[in-house]
Amino acid sequence: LVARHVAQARVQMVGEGVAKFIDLDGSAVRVAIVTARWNEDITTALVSGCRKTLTELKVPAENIFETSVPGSFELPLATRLLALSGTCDVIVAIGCLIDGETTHFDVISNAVAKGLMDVGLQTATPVVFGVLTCNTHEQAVARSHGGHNHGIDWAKTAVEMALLRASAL
Ligand code: DLZ
Repeated sequence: LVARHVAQARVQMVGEGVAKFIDLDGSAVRVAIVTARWNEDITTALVSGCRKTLTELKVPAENIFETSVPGSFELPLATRLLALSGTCDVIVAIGCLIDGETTHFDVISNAVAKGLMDVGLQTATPVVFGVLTCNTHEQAVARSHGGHNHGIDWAKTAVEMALLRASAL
């Protein structure tokens, strides 16, 4: 079904053999959003921005599945389980890591980024990296509910990557 929609999607050539989807139509796309509950004020706002934009891109409410995990470190496994379930065309993994006094932040943020990339490459299900890695809580606020909500961008990326995958299958 998604493949049929890709055929109808307006595509702009931005270079030799390079196409960019415009007028993203998500009406046949199934999206899973998995969210880490640490820094919940931030992640809740990011999910809201993402969901609102998915709706604007015509993704039906019944095609948006939401679940949560304790922290960002749990995101890669939850994402892999969702990808293997075959129930979604794209997964948005949302979390917020804020730097502390130890090296914990660097260890976790690198592991999560690598873990999410691996899931996408191993399962061929697009995974959107929706993890803010900030030095301060203020930086996280500016990227969620106090400035530009990055969840909006992740929703657009999700629909574009789902359509890209469908066009390649
Ligand atoms: C333990 C921890 C800490 C200190 N900070 C964060 C954070 O800023 N953001 C986040 O998403 N998760 C944090 N966690 C939790 C870990 O991601 C993970 O849930 C635990 O280490 C259990 O595996």
